[in-house]
Amino acid sequence: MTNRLEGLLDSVRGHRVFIQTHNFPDPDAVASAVGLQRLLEYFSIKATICYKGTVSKASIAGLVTSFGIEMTEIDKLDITPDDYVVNVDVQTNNSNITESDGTTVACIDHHPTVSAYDYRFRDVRICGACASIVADYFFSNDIAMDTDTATILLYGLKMDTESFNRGVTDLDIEMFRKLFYLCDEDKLKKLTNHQMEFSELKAYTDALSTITVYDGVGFAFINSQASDGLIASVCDFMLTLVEIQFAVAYGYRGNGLKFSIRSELDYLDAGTITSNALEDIGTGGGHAIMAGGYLPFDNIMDADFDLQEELQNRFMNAVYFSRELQNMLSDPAAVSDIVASTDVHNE
Ligand SMILES: [Mn+2]
Repeated sequence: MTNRLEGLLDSVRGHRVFIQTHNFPDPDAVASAVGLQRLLEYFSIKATICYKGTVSKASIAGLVTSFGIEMTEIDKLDITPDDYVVNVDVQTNNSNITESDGTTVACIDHHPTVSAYDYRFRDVRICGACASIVADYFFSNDIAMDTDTATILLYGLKMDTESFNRGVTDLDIEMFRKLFYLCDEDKLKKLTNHQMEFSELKAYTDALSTITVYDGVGFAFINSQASDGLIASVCDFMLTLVEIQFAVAYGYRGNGLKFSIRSELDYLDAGTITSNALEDIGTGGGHAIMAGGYLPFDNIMDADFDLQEELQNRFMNAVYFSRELQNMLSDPAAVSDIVASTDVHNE
């Protein structure tokens, strides 16, 4: 048994176990939770999957119903401090997780850590999908995996890497190769095809008509309550345009705005730019190539600005700052200029 698996099992033994995903779970979150649930089951540890938000979106609903996955909204569970919580596809203290009353003991995630937390067991590996990390527990420990579990994990892996176009690492490729031979290809194809509901089509097309482009940066606004999938789809679509290398899509979520950000350029780190752009008014962060953010309207209640304009300015400023930094780093003359000017300053 690998040290990782041993550490994971040790961290949850002896208590009721809840596997919690980020709010509004996406396919990778659900897949990771199910994979972990089956892994624990193999060791006779029963775990309940829970979440906050909804699982009504097409890409999730299909997954949940076709595999009979049981997931419970956190408010419907009576979780006490005596219960143990394992985070998957998310980390405690992030803005996209609503904490329960349980004690968080472990975390399996593939996102960079935004705020540290002292887990009993922590497995954070930066890769394309959390499902890859969960799959690795099976293969590294020679634990047999059934067809359904393989199909579910592969679906999570495919969706989070946008069919191996986004953030793919060696681990993802290795897990793909292993999962592929075990999965049900027909079922996987059906799941992958059904991504959007007809009811979302109007919001999608409306959002496309709002796209504006400044200097390689695209913005789109969804003028209604928008699911993560819808915002992400609009954002992904923007990158298909030749003129756009950095995309920002946002729409209403609760009493605020939810953001999805994508970058095709190495020096434009989506996570850093989003965190800078929303500084003081909201929260944001994530990977270099994809990030998310949230702006609660309560934070800007007294603000006296045009919101759309303000947001675009903030993102553009953050992008320009990153570009300048890049120019400086790639131009030794500029760096020595700065050094020279600093010297003058010191004299
Ligand atoms: Mn994920």
